[in-house]
Amino acid sequence: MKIVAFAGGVGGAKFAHGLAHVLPPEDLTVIVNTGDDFEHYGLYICPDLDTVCYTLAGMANPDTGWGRVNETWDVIENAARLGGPAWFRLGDQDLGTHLERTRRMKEGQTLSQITEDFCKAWDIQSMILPMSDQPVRTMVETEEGDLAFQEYFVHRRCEPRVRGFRFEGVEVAEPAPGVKEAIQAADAVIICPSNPWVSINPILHVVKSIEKPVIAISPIIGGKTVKGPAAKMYHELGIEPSAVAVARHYCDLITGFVFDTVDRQLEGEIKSLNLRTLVTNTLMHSHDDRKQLASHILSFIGTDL
Ligand code: FO1
Repeated sequence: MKIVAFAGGVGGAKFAHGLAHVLPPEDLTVIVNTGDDFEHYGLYICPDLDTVCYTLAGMANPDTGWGRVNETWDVIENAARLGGPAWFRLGDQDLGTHLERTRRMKEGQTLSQITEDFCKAWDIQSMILPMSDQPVRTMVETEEGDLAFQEYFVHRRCEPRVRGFRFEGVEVAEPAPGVKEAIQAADAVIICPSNPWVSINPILHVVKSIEKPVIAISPIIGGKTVKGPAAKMYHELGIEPSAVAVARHYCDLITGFVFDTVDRQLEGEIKSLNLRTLVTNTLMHSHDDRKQLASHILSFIGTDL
């Protein structure tokens, strides 16, 4: 079964890793949000793309989910001692990725070409594509003014109350080469358990139309998120955070919805949105959890194709 997965950072990467374990590599394409990308210390940084690549390559830091395993921090600590900003922690190994990406971008290579080369170097078998080669920048509209995504997320620790979001550049951004083709060839598209507002919405804005069955996985479990501010964002936007809220968020686009067993009591309400449902364990503590969730979802999709 050919699958396209839409992913943001840590949660999306874990689920994509599960899919990579249960699908032949040629059957999986992961399309990754680049709305979180930014320039820092003059370097071009793609947090979600790197998180997905490091995770699929088995090089991700298991404690944070982002950055590299067995990382050291000499460069950023030395820069900080000289007065440089240290709020965004760039590890020594990770810096190699940003240096080489930036060098290639300055030469005129595209983000998708660079990602393809990096995936080869890291021996990643499945296809990982940035959503676009053109810059899209997520701006968080808050009660304290508009903040660039990493400024809001990392520097301000998601504290300012959210009023809305804007994806600068999205009107002119084209899907990266291979994105439309992968969707056209897919049997189904899976929306990973990533933040609907800031990880998945940018991808949906770029991709625009999907003429395939789409299945989404709720990143909200028991009214909370495992990681990140999705539940806080729903709350501040005046929506009670729940699996139902996520199902409503996507309901014009999806045919199936996957959510956690702790929310089993919400199944009737979700079914009434005209969605097929799969209630299962969606928490991914271990590698086995990732694989198991991926294979449950593939069986769920298979029953409807
Ligand atoms: N997240 C943090 O909370 N603090 C950091 O210092 C940080 C550094 C960082 C460096 C490289 C990278 O690829 C990701 C990094 N992240 C950090 C994670 C990242 O900014 C967010 O998780 C995503 O943008 C949201 O998906």
